[in-house]
Amino acid sequence: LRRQRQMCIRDSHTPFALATDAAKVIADQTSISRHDIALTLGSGWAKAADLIGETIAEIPAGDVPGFASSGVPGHTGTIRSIKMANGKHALVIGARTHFYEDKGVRAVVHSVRTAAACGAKVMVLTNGAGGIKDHWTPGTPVLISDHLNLTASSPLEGATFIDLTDLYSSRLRDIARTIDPTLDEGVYVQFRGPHYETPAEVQMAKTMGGHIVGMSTALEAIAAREAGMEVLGLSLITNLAAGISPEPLSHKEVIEAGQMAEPVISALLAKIVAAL
Ligand code: 8IG
Repeated sequence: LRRQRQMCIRDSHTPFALATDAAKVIADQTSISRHDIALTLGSGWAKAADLIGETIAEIPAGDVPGFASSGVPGHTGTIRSIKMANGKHALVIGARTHFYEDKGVRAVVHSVRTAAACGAKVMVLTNGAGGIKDHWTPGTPVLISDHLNLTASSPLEGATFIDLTDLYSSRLRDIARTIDPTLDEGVYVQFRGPHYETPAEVQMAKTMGGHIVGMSTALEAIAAREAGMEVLGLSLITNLAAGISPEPLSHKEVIEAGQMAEPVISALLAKIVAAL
């Protein structure tokens, strides 16, 4: 049975086999056989890649099996191998497939599975998001402490029962707070998007215990945990969620808030990553 299961896992039709193929290409093209830590840089966080360490190699995402180059402004489309000052190797994934692109949940979590296949033990997931706590002004970075998955989907296939207690590792959050003790935290709510929420939906999320609204991360975090990685989640609050502020949301303003905050939060992330 064990043998059968192994064969099944290695079958070329499974998402894990595709991730293994992707990891081989990354190992080949970077000449780094094992990466220690992986980061997905969402909107507002891209500049961190330049601050984490020395870039060894940069691969267009489209050259790696299972990845497609992203069309969303504010999302770059490369995979970078970075050597950090402490000797660790970081894999920076600048290409994210969103659930709302309708490419299927396998495509959404392929980057995380590839990171695991590259050897990463820690997965850092970052995003730009809306804030429900009204003291979070645009440009505030916050730690993700837990999530509400409102996508009605899961990256897990079949009867795969994975414990999600402490999904957003309290150990890693503690390390992040040693770098910035003022870092606040909250529960991330993943909506399908791509529309932003109605004010009523934001109130629903708030009533359910949510503090941050976004369109990524939760499904990726589940896949990371399935793959045995420890997860650190960080949101850049680029806007107050709909109805929390009287102002309507605009994608342009969201991007601008991200650009304003980028140098500060990127430096913060680089320091956190060095301490993980
Ligand atoms: I940036 O207010 C960003 N992404 N769902 N809601 C959702 N996603 C977002 C938001 C927001 N802001």
